[in-house]
Amino acid sequence: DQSHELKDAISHQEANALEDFVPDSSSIALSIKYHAEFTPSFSPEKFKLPKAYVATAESVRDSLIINWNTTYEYHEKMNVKQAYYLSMEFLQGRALLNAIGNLELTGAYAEALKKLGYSLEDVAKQEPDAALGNGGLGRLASCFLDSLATLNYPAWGYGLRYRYGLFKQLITKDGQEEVAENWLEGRWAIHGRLTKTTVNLRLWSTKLSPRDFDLHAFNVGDHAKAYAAMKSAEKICYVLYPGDESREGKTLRLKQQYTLCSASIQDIIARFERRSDGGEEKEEGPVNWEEFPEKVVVQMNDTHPTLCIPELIRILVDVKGLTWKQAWNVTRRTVAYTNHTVLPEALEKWSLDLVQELLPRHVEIIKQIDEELIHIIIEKYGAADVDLLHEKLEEMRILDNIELPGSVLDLLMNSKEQVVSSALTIESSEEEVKKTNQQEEDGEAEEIEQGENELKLFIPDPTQPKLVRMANLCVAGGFSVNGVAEIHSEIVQNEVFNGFYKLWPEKFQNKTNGVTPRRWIRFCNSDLSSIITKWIGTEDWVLDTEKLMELRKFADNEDLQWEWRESKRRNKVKVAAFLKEKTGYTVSPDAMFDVQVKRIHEYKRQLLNILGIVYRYKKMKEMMEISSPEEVRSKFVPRVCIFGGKAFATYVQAKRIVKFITDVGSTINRDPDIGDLLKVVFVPDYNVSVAEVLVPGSELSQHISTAGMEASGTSNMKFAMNGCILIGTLDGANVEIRQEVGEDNFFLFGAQAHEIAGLRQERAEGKFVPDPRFEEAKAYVRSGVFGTYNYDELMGSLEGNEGYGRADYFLVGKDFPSYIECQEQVDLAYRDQKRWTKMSILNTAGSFKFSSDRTIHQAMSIVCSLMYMLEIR
Ligand code: B1N
Repeated sequence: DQSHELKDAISHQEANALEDFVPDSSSIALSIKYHAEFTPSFSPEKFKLPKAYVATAESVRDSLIINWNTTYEYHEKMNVKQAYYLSMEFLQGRALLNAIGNLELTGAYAEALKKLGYSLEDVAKQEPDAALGNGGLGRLASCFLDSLATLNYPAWGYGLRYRYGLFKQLITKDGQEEVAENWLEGRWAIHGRLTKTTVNLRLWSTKLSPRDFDLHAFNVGDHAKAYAAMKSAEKICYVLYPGDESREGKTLRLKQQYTLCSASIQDIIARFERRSDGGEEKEEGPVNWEEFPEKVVVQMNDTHPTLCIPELIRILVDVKGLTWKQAWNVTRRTVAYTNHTVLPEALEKWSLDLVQELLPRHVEIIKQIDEELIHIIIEKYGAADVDLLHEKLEEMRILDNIELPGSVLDLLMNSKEQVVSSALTIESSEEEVKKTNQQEEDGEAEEIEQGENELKLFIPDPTQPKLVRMANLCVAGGFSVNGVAEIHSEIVQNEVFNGFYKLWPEKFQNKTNGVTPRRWIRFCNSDLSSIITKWIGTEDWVLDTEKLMELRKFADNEDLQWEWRESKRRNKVKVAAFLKEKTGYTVSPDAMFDVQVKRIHEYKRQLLNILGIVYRYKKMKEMMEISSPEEVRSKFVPRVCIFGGKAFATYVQAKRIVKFITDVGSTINRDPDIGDLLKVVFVPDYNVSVAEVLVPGSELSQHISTAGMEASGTSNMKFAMNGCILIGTLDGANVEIRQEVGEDNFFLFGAQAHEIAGLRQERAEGKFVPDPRFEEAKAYVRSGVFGTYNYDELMGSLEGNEGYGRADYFLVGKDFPSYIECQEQVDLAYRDQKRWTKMSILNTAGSFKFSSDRTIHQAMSIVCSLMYMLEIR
């Protein structure tokens, strides 16, 4: 019973809480002053804010290092099974408040800084976000590190240390502009809460080895040549690829992926070897590679680190001298794969030619894995039904559009002959009487010719590229494949990887995502946290979110309701100030704060939201012509509609959506008739730190993707935890959130995943009749109310019957009527503040399941049955 195990873990942790060394505010102040004086990164200027931050961070690091080293030594001594999370992205955000929070030193640091003339809040704001990720996938990796540390699991994260993380987004009159941002250097360890366990995030960067530096060229004055080699090595880790669910088939990206995989696997192997024959008590002798999967598990965050499969095999075979079979067995028991998307354009496929050019040895290995897979497929489906076999190979092979290996062709030819001769035997016995010998001979000739034709089915198409399908390699090479929410895992099993699921059902599983309640409630919303703690009677919910359920019994309590509303209002005031600072717009904290923040993507349907706003605005204007302001106010709840999110720089349609939202905003926000009734604000440069301000101050949050397309979503969890009510489709984790918070406390609308294919078909057949309200909204946009920018392309994408990118592939038109009707229900609920507050409380209470502690515990209790509590005496 996993919840029991989790509780056990927590009580162990309590027993194990930091007790030997707890610095007080005076010793902290001394340490900060010491670092302000002696940390060499500053000139001896006055003790100003940026320096106060660096000195504070250095002092925190001192506290981390002690536990960090202890953790490492302890794991080394125990020779534990170690989990490695390989990810091209870690979206860490700021570290300072999180680190001192987990060390339970927030109060002491605040006091120490006060003594030195600073507020902790101002100091913390000096830290730039470490945005080494694009969105949910990278942020999930960071939440997992927090949970791994807190739950005392022996784990490391491996990633790349990009000099430039995700671009900074400027919003100009033309929409989004991207600029590079250099985040401060610094290594961080991630400390668990109330434990000594400190996990390591090792970020690789590349540089020229000194022995390769061309000193000769430099000495003879050819500086450019000498530097070129340095640059070419260093540039691999200069920038994070800013794509989110869009494919980047670039050589540099492949080099980045290989850098991550090769460096990490070499490091992991070296540690394994040292631990298996290093320690004094352990026997000396050859390394037992069979034991590798008992000491190491590598979790691949999507397919981006797929190359660790052939890289591990390469090192085991070419360097360590294992046979292919041994190496393949070790690898298959070591690596595991998490799938994060089913969008076809996001499933990584590398050009075989490109991989061949960069990594020829890996191509040999991949071909061998492909060959083994083909034999397994033939074994499963037989060679008799050529069409079926062809279909399965097309679907499941790792190599796409590449001839079958010789061994397979031989096998197929042989079995073909067998099939042919057995068919002839049956035929001849049944129809002996009717047929002459001559006829039989004719029949045989025909059959064999047909057999050859059938083999021709396997001939590649020279007009199409030869590809390596990374997801197929992951499924074949991993012991586990998981989706990130129940509905998504169903789609993974029953649609995207159904062939593999039929082959290896035992590999497939679900691990619903989660987020850390430390960063996403306790630290970003200390106001609400105090209220929760007061009513539950303990702060244990920070480690055991199931305790949040206890709030349910107070959902109707008027005192709690009052405190809850006041707290939300204080957070809204902060959001209003933030919006003023970032956009210049003034918004009223009395209006409902309605928020959609996430990457801009057509499938996430920011267009549906903004068209809903357009429709609402039009209706307000019409009513104002004929009714009094009071009547208008009684029909529409005042709203502040907040958007935020980055668009991939070359994703034209996404950038148009940003431009459109800001245009709608500038018209509506300046309309004197509208005033506080409606505001539309696009927050520039949405990132982790912006989310930490917005999430606590939101009331309604939108998760409105076309059903079946959002694998999970994780901001939905953060909003629910902070007492926001969700409006959403039955997609990703929304499904489970609605289950936990209760159907009455979730605004549901829209088509369901199983209906989508049929609806697109209907559309293609020209049978879809759009709702007049949808037509009205689009026509209003086209009429030019929101400026002179040409919105034909954008509106046109929602029309027509054919083609991806047009014909409303994401079904905005289909869901529009149910969306705006649902929004009317939202208004209705908000007018009844008691009802709304109850819904809000029940959202926090019902969000207990969405802690990343639960996800990590479910995952780790399978691979790593023991938790290692640190008892350091
Ligand atoms: O991963 C998140 C999910 O909650 C989201 O639903 C999902 O959209 C997101 C290529 C991706 N899927 N795929 C990516 C990121 C970067 C890249 O280069 C794809 N991100 C997701 C966590 O499970």
